[in-house]
Amino acid sequence: MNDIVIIGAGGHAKVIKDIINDNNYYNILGVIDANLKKGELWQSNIYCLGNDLDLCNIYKSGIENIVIGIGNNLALRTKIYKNIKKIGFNLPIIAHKSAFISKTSIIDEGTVIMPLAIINSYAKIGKYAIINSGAIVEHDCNIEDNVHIAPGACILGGVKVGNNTHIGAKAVIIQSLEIGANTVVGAGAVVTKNILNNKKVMGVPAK
Ligand code: JB3
Repeated sequence: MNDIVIIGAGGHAKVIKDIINDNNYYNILGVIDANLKKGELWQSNIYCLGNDLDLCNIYKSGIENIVIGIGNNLALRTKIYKNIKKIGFNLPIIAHKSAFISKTSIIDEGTVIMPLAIINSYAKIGKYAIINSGAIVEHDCNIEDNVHIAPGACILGGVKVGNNTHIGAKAVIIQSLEIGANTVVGAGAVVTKNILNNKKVMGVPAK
């Protein structure tokens, strides 16, 4: 079994840990965290390997696979992504076995797909995105890098979502719309019109 390291030790990392263990494909070597001490126990038999400054040595010791396990800070996720790519790590796609992922979809490195998510025909998902528990990404969607589709959100067919955008839990995006980059769609919102970059919208219909 290949080894993998998780960056972060909070709620998102716990879900990723369970997915990896459930899939039984990677062996979790440890976590890298800013607030745990090296050698400190995190969760059952998984220890902290150090902080971000230790990543170079971990890579040099022969560990190639890593997953970003921090979910709610999109800017920090990008900083970490750039750092681990520079070092040379491989970022596999981590997808729970209960997720439906169409064979015609295209998913880029470092993306995590949580239990019961659906990614339908010809959808495209960028780098280190999060398709959270039970979220639906319908056919022909184009979800760019570092987008977080929160639990239960439903993105109908042919929608484009720009880089670093957060789609809140249970939000609905009507088909064929374009949601800009660096935008936040509130939980439960129903988006019926295109949304520009750098916006925050909420409500039904979303404003
Ligand atoms: O709602 C759901 C289903 N998931 C949420 C997820 C998307 O976001 C979840 O409920 C949480 O609210 C949030 O989870 P996340 O991102 O794991 O946040 P938190 O539980 O606060 O844990 C963040 C972890 O990142 C902590 O262990 C911090 O110590 C660690 N951390 C913070 N800054 C860092 C850094 N770790 C490293 N390696 N480097 C940092 O710069």
